[in-house]
Amino acid sequence: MKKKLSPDEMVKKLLAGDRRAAARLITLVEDEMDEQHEVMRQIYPHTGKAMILGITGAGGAGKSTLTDHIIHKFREQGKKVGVVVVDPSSPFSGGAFLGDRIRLQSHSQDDGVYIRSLASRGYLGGLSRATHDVIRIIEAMGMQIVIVETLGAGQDEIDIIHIAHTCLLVLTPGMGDDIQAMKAGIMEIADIIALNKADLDGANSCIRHLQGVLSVASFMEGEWIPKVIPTVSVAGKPEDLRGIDELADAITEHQAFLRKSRAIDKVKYDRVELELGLIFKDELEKLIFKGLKGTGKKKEYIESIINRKNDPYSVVEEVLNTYLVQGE
Ligand SMILES: Nc1nc2c(ncn2[C@@H]2O[C@H](COP(=O)(O)OP(=O)(O)OP(=O)(O)O)[C@@H](O)[C@H]2O)c(=O)[nH]1
Ligand SMILES: [Mg+2]
Repeated sequence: MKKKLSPDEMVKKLLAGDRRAAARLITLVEDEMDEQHEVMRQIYPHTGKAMILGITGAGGAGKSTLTDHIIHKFREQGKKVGVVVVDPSSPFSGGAFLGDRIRLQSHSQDDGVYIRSLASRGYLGGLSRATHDVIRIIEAMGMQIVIVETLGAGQDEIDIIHIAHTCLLVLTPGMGDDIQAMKAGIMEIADIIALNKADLDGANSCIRHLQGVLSVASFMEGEWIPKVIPTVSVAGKPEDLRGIDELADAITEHQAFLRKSRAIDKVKYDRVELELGLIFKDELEKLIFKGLKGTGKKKEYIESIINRKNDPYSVVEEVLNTYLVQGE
């Protein structure tokens, strides 16, 4: 039988760059095992230096294909790259997991690249929270860049994007209406916009549209203005690829901007605030349900809501007032 490593041993191996230890620790986070908190406590001091690049966009926009190119660029610079593909099992992505594997497998022999998917199953603690921890595990194994690929479809995904230092939004031609709907959002989410599949019809008008949206947006002095870069990330001949170098340069430029303007401080602050909120929410929920269960009140409350003797808001208020010490 395989010997079960203690959390301490796993962390030690992880810090030495051991890929199997990383895989096991990520599984431990995914399964929300009891050891998770202790492991993350030990890992925490070894994190915080990696650059986190979020890549988001609709299903099939070309996120993974671009990720593949970006990995190559960073590897040319000698940087080690980790990738977390979040939610590949989503019904939106149409079985992209296999596709991602194929697209990213050119790196499978490269020790400087570590790729892991996070399936969205029923995390009690939520996907965002798991993603924070998984990024840290990948950082702690020595990766200098961590790319997080997520589907940009709803609020949750946008949350995940707050995890990143630099956020790349991947759009495609023919998304005019979506862009209209996202007008405000785009500016909030994207540091860089790749208009991918620029080989398809409608690319030019889409670029003009995006530039129009940006030109009427108001930016404060010294603020980063999102860059729009047309890209072709799949082509029959390598010389038909477009925008890959520009994209890599824009990422580097945004990183330099964050450091120079000290905007990175705010990004880091927001990130910790978000994560604390997530942890408070989960842990409080667990605490409250556990406490109520002990008193037998949980069932009582739930049944009173079902029978319309009570409503969820009143119950939450009552529980908070009864069981939580009021702040002065
Ligand atoms: N014509 C054209 N097709 C592209 C381009 N980039 C990617 N594709 C194709 O678009 C499809 C989706 O690409 P992916 O990289 O898997 O897209 P994704 O955003 O990661 O997709 P999900 O993970 O499913 O959300 C693939 O069939 C690619 O070959 C491009 O620049 N031009
Ligand atoms: Mg993908």
